[in-house]
Amino acid sequence: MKKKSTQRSAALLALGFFAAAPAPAQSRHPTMQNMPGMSMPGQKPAEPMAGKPEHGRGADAAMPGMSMSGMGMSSSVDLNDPMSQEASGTAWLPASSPMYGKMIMLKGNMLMLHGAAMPRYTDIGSRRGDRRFDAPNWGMAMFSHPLTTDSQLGLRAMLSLDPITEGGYGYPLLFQTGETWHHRPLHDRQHPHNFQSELAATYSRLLGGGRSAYLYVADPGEPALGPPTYMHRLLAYDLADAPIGHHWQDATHIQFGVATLGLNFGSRLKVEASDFTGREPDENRWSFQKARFDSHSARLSLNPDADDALQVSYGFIKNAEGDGANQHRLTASWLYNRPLGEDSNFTTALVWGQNNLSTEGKTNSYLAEADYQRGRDTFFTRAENIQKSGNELQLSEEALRGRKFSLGAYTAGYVRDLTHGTRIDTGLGFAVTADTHPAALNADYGVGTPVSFQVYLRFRPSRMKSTNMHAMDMTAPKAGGGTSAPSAPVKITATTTTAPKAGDNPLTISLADAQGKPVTGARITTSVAMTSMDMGTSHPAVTEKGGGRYAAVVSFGMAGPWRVTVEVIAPGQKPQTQAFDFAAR
Ligand SMILES: [Cu+2]
Repeated sequence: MKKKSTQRSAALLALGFFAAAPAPAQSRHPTMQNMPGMSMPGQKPAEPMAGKPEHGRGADAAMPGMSMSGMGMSSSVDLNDPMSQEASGTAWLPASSPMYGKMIMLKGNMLMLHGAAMPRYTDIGSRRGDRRFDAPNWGMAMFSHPLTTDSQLGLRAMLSLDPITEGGYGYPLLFQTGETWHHRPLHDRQHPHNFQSELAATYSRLLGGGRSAYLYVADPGEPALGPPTYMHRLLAYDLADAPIGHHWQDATHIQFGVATLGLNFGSRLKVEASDFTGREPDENRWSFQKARFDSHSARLSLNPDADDALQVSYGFIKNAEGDGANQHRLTASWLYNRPLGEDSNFTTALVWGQNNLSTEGKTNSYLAEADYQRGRDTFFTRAENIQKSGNELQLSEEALRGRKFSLGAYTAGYVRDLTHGTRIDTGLGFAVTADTHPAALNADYGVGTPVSFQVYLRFRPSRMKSTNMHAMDMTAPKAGGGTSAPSAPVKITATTTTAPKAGDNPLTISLADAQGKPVTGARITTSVAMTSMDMGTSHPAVTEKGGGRYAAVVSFGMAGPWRVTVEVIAPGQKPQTQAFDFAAR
């Protein structure tokens, strides 16, 4: 059939797009390295990492005082936050969350790429079900540009080819509701997400005392309402399905016109308020809609330590579905993440969301999900309970439209990575879902408990790794100068300016023999690499200046810890290698 082949080629297209996107040519050193016990100022000059011990605890037990994933790398939303805390909109993940992505440095600016694509076969076992091949997918780019030492501009784009791979009707998902197709409310389908799911800009500024403030503007984007949206929680890398409580908890992530103001207290506590357009996206998944700024929300977020992220939020959403009904939404959530070593992680989320509609009153939704990854194996589960009205479900019996029903969705699954840690994690996954409903819905959903399943491939960028560095000369690194190994036949010294900066810095290498006399005519090669993460390695040329002095220009791509390795072949001597560490600000 024509339709099927269109879907298939679209899925392939999506795969190609997302497989290609996160793989730039920077993978010569595929590991990030951490430095135990070293205090390392990152992009936050006002607040060295060592001042935030909590953020390191969960990240790596061998590394107190430092966040592995966030070390020196700031969230594009708020330069006060570690990047690992960043999710969708301005929501917080636990700081210890692993990051799957690829980072590119562009002259002190940072570009981070994320994405996932899950081509699959999904089969919903109910008379209101369906079966099909599809490929939910998304890609995200986060860019941050330091403006001054205490302010930053962040840009973010989230794109999805769902409008192609899912079509306007979306994918089958029992009990799912929200948004329309052919101007009729969808039921038992998950609507496709928009091609442009988030286009946002953020200005953030450190205020001193660990505080910061930011302004987030987006079209479309996500107001401060709800937990991080499901596709930005870890489970989304293993399960493509949206929660059936999506429109009770975290569906306001593609609002056409959002402005959020936030005040952040040490990346532990923040208060936010948003003004946004309440109307959900219409059926044209490629277009921009009119910004109305007719709705508002407020959120209080608390990350008491690296492993926990809690929030409570309230929103008034005007005419969300375009039917004139306004709603009040209350949500609370607790996300927990626990790194279990180098290549293992456990994470959970508990979410409550309540809608209070002008037409039908209050309904509640509850979600619990967990994801346990160890090496190539990932086990996951999601359990949901939700009240939906007969009207929401578009039940065929008119008499049932005004009633509310308690529905359940229970999913368990497993993903085995066929490729793992090699740029792209290709997983083969399987998930089973059981959906429970009261007997009153038998006419529409059949007798008993429908069971659904899906088999899929999952493509995502590999996790940004960390390994503990067994470095000898890390004990007394100083900004502006390195130390030399005393036993070396030629004494090597390498210095930059007293305060090396992100960007180009002059490097002076001095060579002296055992008697302290300058060594001339040496051949010197250099390599420059960041020690906290993979930023590639450069080899700046060295020119001799006379008097035992040699000069080079080293480029530190961003603030943080850098290592310059100098190899010297002095006339008549064996090659000598020595490393010098610098903290760029
Ligand atoms: Cu959504």
